Amino acid sequence: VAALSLGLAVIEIPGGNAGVGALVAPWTAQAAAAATGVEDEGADCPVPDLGSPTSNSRLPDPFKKINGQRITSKSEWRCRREEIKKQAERYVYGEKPGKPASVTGTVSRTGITVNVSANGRSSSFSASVDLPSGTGPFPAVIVYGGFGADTATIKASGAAVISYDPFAVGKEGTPRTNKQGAFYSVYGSSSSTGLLAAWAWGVSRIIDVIEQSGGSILKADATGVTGCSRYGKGAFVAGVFDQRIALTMPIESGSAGVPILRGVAQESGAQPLSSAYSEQPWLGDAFSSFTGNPGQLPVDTHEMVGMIAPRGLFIMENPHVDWLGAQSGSVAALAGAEIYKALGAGDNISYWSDVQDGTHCATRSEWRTPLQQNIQKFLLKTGNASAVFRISSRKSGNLSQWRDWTTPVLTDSSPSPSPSPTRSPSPSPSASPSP
Ligand code: MCU
Repeated sequence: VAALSLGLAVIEIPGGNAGVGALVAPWTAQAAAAATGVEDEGADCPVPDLGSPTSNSRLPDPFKKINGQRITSKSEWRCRREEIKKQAERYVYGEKPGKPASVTGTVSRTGITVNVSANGRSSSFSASVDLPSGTGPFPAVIVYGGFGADTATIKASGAAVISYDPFAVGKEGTPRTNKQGAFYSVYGSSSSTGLLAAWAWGVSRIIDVIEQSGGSILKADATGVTGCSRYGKGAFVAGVFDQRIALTMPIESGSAGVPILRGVAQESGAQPLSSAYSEQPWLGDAFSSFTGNPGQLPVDTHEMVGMIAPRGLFIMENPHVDWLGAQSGSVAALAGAEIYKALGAGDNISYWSDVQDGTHCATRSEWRTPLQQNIQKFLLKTGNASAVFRISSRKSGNLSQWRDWTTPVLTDSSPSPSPSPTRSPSPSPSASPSP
């Protein structure tokens, strides 16, 4: 059984498969965190100059601000998260622009249309809708691409399936200098933003349209996102960059997805960063400086996991295919779970790589129940199942090798300004400057 250093007791699931870590996350139970209703809650935070990257072979301390101080309260996470967001955009994915000046569209029982215009340019795309039985309005899961996600279980759980073709928003197979799709029609074919951020922008625009639709068919505050493989990378990045997404479920995402970038660079058989960078323009153009030295990155994907906190996150991985870097995926989940725990939301992140079938993007019976439980908890808001961590011993990473920071105990509110000195009889009160 994999020994997880979660700093807390772990409970073994009786009857777990021999040789496979079978653990449930035991940390603080708490009500499912609602999505915020805002794409980027910290948009108003002042973010200092990002400076120039310095080398760190271990995972950067997610709690350490750019100014070098560690946060001490939960309320400080909002602006610390914004720093990570800016770093993630600058160094890894490229910039994801916010809501354009105009977003219009329609939601029907069978489809969603999206029209955007900004900078004097406009573009459109659409997605199909498949409602579950019953009367709405329904929560929905945006499913990237046409394979790997268990849409039957999603619908049976009571959520609609929105089938999203990310290539309509950012096409694969183009050179970085001539990117195509609805995103690049507006922001330019030479935009340095990679496909994953462009696809995430498309998801955000779908949510804008759902919000504006009046909520009679789909609920705007109960959106999930999922996809497998390259679409797992996409689903992850969508959840990272839009705080309205209540449940993020990346499947077998591999390099440029959930796995720590520092890890896939060393993990035997995992897709090298140079390969993930060049296979398709998934990552931002600026990532080219880091494919050979991820230790120079000021961020890593455990902090992208933290950007999803405290919202629902269910990471699914396949330990049978070396290319998928599942060991580095487990480290991203374990390190990211430290952020969830610090925020008091440890029960909102699940991870599962303990699966039998090695087929990439197979529909797996092992994930049916946790998928349904996550939908019930974060989208329908009818369930409160505990989070689950089942790390296959085939690909089980060791967090302690990857970090040199500890997880802080964060207070609930900002540190109050230094207490005002109690008035003492003073010979010349007027001499004290008022604060
Ligand atoms: C895991 O996702 C990718 C992988 O990064 C690629 O190297 C491979 O070509 O395709 C995978 C995928 O999307 O499979 C469907």
